[in-house]
Amino acid sequence: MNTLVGKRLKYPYDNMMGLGMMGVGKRTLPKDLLSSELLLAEGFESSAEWTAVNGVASDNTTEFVSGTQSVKTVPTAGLSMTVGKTVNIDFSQAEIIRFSIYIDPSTPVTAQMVYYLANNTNFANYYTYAFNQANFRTGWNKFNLLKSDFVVGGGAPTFANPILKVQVRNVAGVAEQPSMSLDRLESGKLAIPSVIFTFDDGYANQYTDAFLYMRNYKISGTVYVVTDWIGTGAYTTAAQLQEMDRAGWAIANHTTDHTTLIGLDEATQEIQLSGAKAALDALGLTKASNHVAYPSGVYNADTLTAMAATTMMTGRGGQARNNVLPNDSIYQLGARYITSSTSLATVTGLIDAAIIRGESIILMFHEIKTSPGANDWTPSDFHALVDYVNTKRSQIVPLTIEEWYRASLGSVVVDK
Ligand SMILES: [Ca+2]
Ligand SMILES: [Zn+2]
Repeated sequence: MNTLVGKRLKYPYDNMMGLGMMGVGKRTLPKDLLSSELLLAEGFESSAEWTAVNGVASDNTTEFVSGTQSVKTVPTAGLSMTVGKTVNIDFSQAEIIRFSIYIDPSTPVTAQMVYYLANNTNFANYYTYAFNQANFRTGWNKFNLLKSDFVVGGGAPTFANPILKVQVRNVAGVAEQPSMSLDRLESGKLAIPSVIFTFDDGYANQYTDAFLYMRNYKISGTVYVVTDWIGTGAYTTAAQLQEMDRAGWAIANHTTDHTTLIGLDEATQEIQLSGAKAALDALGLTKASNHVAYPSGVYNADTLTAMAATTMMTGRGGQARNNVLPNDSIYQLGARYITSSTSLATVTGLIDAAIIRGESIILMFHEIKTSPGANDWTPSDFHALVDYVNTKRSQIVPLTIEEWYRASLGSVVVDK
């Protein structure tokens, strides 16, 4: 059935213009940075509705994001499996089409997942889009696509006409049986784009060359501090961190001593996380002490267990991707790693792309200094980037990681 009939989406961009005001210089962002609900087109509630070829489709009653189950696909070893269903979906008013795909943590992820959206049940006219291994992380993956992202697979498809057939292909690697579950095919409006400036390790030049400059525009960043390093050598002092915190920055958790977590057992990983939180809390830096960046961006299944056990709120990994609300994989946030070989134009291009796609982009910096090492960036490029973001302020909202997380819980008030 057509789940969009009778529900009108409001266009264009009343999410940007209809923002509530709260005093001079403040704006209220809606929950999930969305001003209207996503519309469910297909809920994947019964594997019996899906015709499987070259594999088994079953009900996944333990992992789902809508209703009470998702549809799990497991191909015959090494084969390309398809599941298909006759539908009637109107995407004509959609700004984005969102896919939810669950990658079983125990599964090989050399697979590819290909979606086919057809205007005809015989696939005379259809679009296709392939999600590749590089797109996936374990757990739930949410992908927002623009209509222009789809590739014509055959004939002359159009989103102006209903989609009458959905087919999904789970393409196994050699001799593999990747377990991938499907749920929530939905459409909606673009979310409000956001940019999250993050700084790793807590270098003093992040105070002098980032904080002091960004303060001119009331743009707040997030600094992931290694708590054993506070007040030593090249690192920020506790007083600097407290000043940044009072100015709106998120002073967040980068473990106690920067040991790569995957080399530690689960209990020791917990100590790294909770120890850094306790150290920040003892300095009065409680606001973001449960928001984590993994040292060197790497983590494993034990890390995800340790994050939950220590009630951490977000975890930033090293995968180069943007993030979407709601319900992204909150302990596996992607980030864009800015190094000395990253040009200013590349970063402003990433900002522009996030605006077009309604995504949240986390920028990850190390030292900001005039003679940058391989992982660093220059003050001149950094200041030019902040200037650029400020000129785009009506189109993309600078947030701290803590504000971004709170937007997933309810509306959040930020500086204009
Ligand atoms: Ca479902
Ligand atoms: Zn680090």
